[in-house]
Amino acid sequence: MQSALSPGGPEAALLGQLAWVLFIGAALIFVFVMALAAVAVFSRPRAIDGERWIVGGGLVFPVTVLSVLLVYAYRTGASIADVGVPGALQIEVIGRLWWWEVRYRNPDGSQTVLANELRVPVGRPVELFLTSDDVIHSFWLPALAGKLDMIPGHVNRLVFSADRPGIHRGQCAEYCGRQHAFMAFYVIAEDPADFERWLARESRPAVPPSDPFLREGLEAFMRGGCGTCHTIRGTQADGRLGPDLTHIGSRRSLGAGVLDNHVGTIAGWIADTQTIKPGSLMPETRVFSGRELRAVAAYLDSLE
Ligand code: HEC
Ligand SMILES: [Cu+2]
Repeated sequence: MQSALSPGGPEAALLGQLAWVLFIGAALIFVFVMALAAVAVFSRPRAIDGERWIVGGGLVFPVTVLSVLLVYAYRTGASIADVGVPGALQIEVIGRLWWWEVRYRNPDGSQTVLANELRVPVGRPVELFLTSDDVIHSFWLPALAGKLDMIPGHVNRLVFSADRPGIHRGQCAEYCGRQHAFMAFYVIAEDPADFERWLARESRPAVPPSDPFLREGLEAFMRGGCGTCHTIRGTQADGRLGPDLTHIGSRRSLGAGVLDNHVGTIAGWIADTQTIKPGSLMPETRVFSGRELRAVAAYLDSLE
């Protein structure tokens, strides 16, 4: 879901309510003004107290309505901008051209790095540290957290929580260049026990492949220069220009939401990156033989 009108947590519920109040209020005022216009156009001309209408309708009414809305919107904003919550799960999210780097801050000071996907435990507050590595992006997760800018050199904090399991889509909401529209991510809210299991697995390095075909895939990956831009923990690949691929096989999407993730789309992405996501900062690789390409794709797909 990618809608502020189907909130998946308490903070988003407040934002959803704010949206409804604004929408219904604006609709009522619109109907009222149109009714007045109809009366003015269609009824017989008569003398009215013009000054009373101007002061009442042009001054008192808007000032009252806007003041009430200002206080209401401000209080809603203040109640969800409650950063520094004790016990919150802390995650850094860094906007990149055109994908999302995700870093879980672990209690022991280490970080678990992934991309384009966040998992969060139901019922526990999540504190995001949002920043950017290049241009201004905007983190927009309407069904859980609202929207906040990601600014280079500055960290914005955002707190949200999910009150039931579910999968929510988010999207960059600040035009950031050619592939801005394909800069999406998923947030998966799940049971705390499932979440802990997932985080433990995600934090481990990749398992060296024992299957010969997958080993071929790893070798081709290294030979193909993929490791200059990508990290696979547990191998020699330690690049930082592209997403961490240590557990790429467990993610929903490729290329920040452009493709569903499975072995076929991985192969297609490698060979045809610039057709699938033109302008992407990953060059397409055409040096692999068919077998090598299949082996690389199978190897990446096996990294769960
Ligand atoms: C010059 C740096 C660079 C090189 C070399 C490179 N990549 Fe990438 N790769 C990127 C970037 C940047 C992205 C993110 C693109 C986007 O989503 O806009 C990416 C994305 C990916 C993704 C999708 C990851 C995700 O979570 O969505 C896969 C899979 C991938 N690359 C595999 C490879 C393979 C295999 C090779 C070697 C044949 C390779 N890359 C070479 C920079 C690179
Ligand atoms: Cu962006």
